[in-house]
Amino acid sequence: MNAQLKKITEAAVTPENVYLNRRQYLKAMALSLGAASMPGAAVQASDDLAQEDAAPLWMKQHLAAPIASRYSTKDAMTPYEYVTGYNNFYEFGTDKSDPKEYGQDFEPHPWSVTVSGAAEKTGTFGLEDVLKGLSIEERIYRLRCVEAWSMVIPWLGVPLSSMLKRYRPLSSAKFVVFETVYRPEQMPGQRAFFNAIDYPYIEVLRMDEAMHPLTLMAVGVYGRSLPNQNGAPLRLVVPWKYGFKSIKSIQKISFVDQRPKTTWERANPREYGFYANVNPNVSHPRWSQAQERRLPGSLFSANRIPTMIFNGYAEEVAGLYQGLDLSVHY
Ligand SMILES: Nc1nc2c(c(=O)[nH]1)N[C@H]1C(S)=C(S)[C@@H](COP(=O)(O)O)O[C@H]1N2
Ligand SMILES: [Mo]
Repeated sequence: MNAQLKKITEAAVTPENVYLNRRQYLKAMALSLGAASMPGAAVQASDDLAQEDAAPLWMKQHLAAPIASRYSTKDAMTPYEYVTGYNNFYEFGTDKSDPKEYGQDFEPHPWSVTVSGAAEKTGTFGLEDVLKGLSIEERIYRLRCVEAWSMVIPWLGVPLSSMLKRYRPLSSAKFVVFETVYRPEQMPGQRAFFNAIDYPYIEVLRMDEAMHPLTLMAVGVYGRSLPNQNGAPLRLVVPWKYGFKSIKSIQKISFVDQRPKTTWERANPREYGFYANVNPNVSHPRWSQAQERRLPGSLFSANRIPTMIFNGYAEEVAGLYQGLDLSVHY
């Protein structure tokens, strides 16, 4: 990261700046060219960002003037081409480049979300309706994958709590279940004969985790709507947990009193726990979690940095887990 880009990035997250607009992103991208390890890809990224946002007009209007969040990190942002070109979205394939390559035929609009279970207001709601009246915030968060790489991503979204409250969950609701769309005709990974995981992809949060102010329902990234590979048109972002909790392309939300097993727990409970809180002291059975590769690295350095407990959000979230043995409840 060169000094000039760092200055821009830091200046951009001060509250005086209402939001990082597209022009600023483009400028940051142009400046990062010198520092990027893949200059060709970075040029491509500027082109991608310069493309017209494919989202419907109502969504572009809704995303147009996000509010800067006090929860944003000052860490340098990961360039757009990594955020949108190095992805985990198994529905489109298991290689990091697959989601961008094979996600382009997916149609995220029109979209609806079905809300069910222990809430006063349940049913199927159009996305515009789901988001109506909710202010969009920009939140620059660290994202730490369980595979020990990480990025810094400028999301656009709404606090999940503000969305969920509209459905008036009952006091019997102890957990929230999220489900990714099942659409094998548009998602080649769902059609594969042998799969690492079962579909539809399912994730679950405890009610207090779901209602925590850091938990975001994202609808955009880098000032525009989410590309398909990042979970269009809406996906969860839980910044203190490993990335697999941040479920993409959510079509169903359900309030329940007992939690079902998550997709990764079903696939391999020893390796992927329900909590999945980022923790440098609890190793994955096959690798240490003490360090991570902050993307982008370069030809000369993998850019390894120490992993922080709760991904650096301990001050906000440690209280949720008081008295819980984190090595048992990983
Ligand atoms: N439906 C679904 N959601 C998913 C995944 C997936 O394979 N399917 N992968 C998860 C993992 S492992 C990570 S690290 C993040 C990656 O998000 P990103 O590609 O936007 O960086 O998405 C998560 N959400
Ligand atoms: Mo991940």
